[in-house]
Amino acid sequence: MSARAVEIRAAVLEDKGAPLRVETLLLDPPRHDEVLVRVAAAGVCHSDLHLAQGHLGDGRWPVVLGHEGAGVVEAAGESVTHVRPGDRVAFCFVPSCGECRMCVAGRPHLCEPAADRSLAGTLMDGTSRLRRPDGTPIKHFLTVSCFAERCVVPAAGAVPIGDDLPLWQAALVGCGVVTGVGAVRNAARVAEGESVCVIGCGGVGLQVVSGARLARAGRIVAVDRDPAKLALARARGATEVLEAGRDARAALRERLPGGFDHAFEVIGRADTMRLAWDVLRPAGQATIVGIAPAGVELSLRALDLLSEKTLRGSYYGSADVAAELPALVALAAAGEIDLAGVVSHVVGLDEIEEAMGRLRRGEGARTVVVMDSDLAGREPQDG
Ligand code: CND
Ligand code: ZN
Repeated sequence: MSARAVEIRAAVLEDKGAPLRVETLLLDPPRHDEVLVRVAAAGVCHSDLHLAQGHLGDGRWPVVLGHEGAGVVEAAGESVTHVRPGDRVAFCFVPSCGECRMCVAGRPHLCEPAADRSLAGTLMDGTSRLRRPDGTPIKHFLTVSCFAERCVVPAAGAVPIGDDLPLWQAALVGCGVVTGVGAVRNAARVAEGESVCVIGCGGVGLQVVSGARLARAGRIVAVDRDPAKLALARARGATEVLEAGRDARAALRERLPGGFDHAFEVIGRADTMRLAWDVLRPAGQATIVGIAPAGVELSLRALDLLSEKTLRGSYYGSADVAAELPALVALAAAGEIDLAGVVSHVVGLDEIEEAMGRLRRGEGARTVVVMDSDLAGREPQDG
């Protein structure tokens, strides 16, 4: 293991609302329980944009964003036993400690120390491996920071995934796929034949649609304001689509007058969360995946509670992500989850700000940023 810092190119967010700028940073070597990964590719998720827009709170910058990605292990600290240099890994952005209340209760995705460190922008020991050549410390995002040529992550944040899936596709598994499919399986527990409404069909919502299809849901109604997303949703198994507009509530009631067994909100807006609640049948469940900006409140008609509906959030697929990732990669490799088709743009690191702009404007589905085309198995493309 190299004991010296390495130079990396990385996309830095300097301040709230600022564009991402690619800079040369110094990355310190992994400590005993950390792993140095050469990043092959990373997906650009709306959560990266939320942080950049200040929606997740202040004091989070300067930071290297990126929490969904895959790469190859270059070095591992002396107490790391589950991966070796050369292993292909996907990132898990909740490196659970295994010992806190939530981990012991079987909810490692809600690990408390991991959440605290994520908020602080550090790795698990409370420090950063990232700095500018002038010594300015740079924060990590969700203990990953993979909008960079290399990153150092906690051991539990590097999950071995084998060789079956090209890394430009495997890059999407550690957030979009786990989050979407997991919400269906673990938070909603959709059963065969149940009706499902998916509100918001971007990078994550499309994986909710795939999850519903894999769960053999009955009717799967996809809602989005962008017809292009609805076409992608259909291709992943939506049985019906609805272009969102002012009368979405009435239109959904008309489609299923008795209400849906399940509704998923995958945008992050109070009005669409309320829509998910309103379209349920008695005792149905609304599962909220979308992240609303800090300070947003959600209101419900209290009388509705008599119908025993459930409203629950789902963070990171509501599961032991490290345990589920390899199985999801296998499903993708087997063609059960189509990842290539949800990627609308494949770009280089220098084009990352354009990818953020597309997300802001609601254009395209996932952008994959390729840092190393040999490892990723895919070259960046124009546009
Ligand atoms: P992305 O921007 O790709 O998708 C959002 C979709 O919503 C787009 O297809 C839009 O067209 C659509 N949309 C926006 N506004 C409306 C509207 N008013 N009515 C109908 N459709 C609309 O985002 P993403 O898929 O990357 O992420 C979606 C949300 O999920 C976002 O809030 C992100 O931060 C969150 C999320 C949550 C988690 C978790 O663990 N719970 C993990 N990752 C991302
Ligand atoms: Zn994400």
